[in-house]
Amino acid sequence: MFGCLTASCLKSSKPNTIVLSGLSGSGKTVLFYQKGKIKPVHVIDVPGHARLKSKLDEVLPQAAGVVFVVDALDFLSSMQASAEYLYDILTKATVVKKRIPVLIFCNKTDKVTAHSKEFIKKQLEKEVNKLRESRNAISSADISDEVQLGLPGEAFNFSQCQNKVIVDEGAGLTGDVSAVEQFIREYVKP
Ligand SMILES: Nc1nc2c(ncn2[C@@H]2O[C@H](COP(=O)(O)OP(=O)(O)OP(=O)(O)O)[C@@H](O)[C@H]2O)c(=O)[nH]1
Ligand SMILES: [Mg+2]
Repeated sequence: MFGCLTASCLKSSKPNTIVLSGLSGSGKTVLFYQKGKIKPVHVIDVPGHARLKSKLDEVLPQAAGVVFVVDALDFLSSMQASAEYLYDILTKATVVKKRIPVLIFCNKTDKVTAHSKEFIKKQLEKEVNKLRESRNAISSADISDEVQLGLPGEAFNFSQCQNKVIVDEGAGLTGDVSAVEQFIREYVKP
């Protein structure tokens, strides 16, 4: 499924580009090297520590889909940072305007102590809601968010996003990546 090393793939307009995002250590690169049954799509692995807005701004306009990788094993300690990163993606004008689908991939579920996707979804929604409220409290002149999330007076949940936001789980390390394959089949390659 992943990886594309041909010249045409690297320089083309890339209608099938998938951007892998998420914090450092969440498992993007392991996921990148997984082989699957799906036809090749062009995958860009954005290193978590180089979480420069410019890098994301550079690749998002080409994205047909975004896979946001979350470490389900070490979720609690990275939850806030992860939610902030996700918030940055979900408030990008390009993501919203182009309705770029986002898969929140709860990774490392090969370990029994990994948190469930239901738990992770709830927590991320709560954290995004907090970020949304705190940013809305800032005077509008200082707001850098390109798009406001959610509905006024309602707690945030992902179904309020104009683009599709899906939460699923798997493990790049053991090749349990069917959620990613399904996401690409259903939302990226019609
Ligand atoms: N148990 C388990 N460990 C995993 C899984 N996927 C990745 N890891 C481990 O998590 C660590 C980080 O994985 P990477 O793929 O390097 O993470 P990354 O997101 O590319 O990190 P950066 O490049 O720093 O942004 C490595 O030790 C992997 O072996 C998984 O599905 N299960
Ligand atoms: Mg990496």
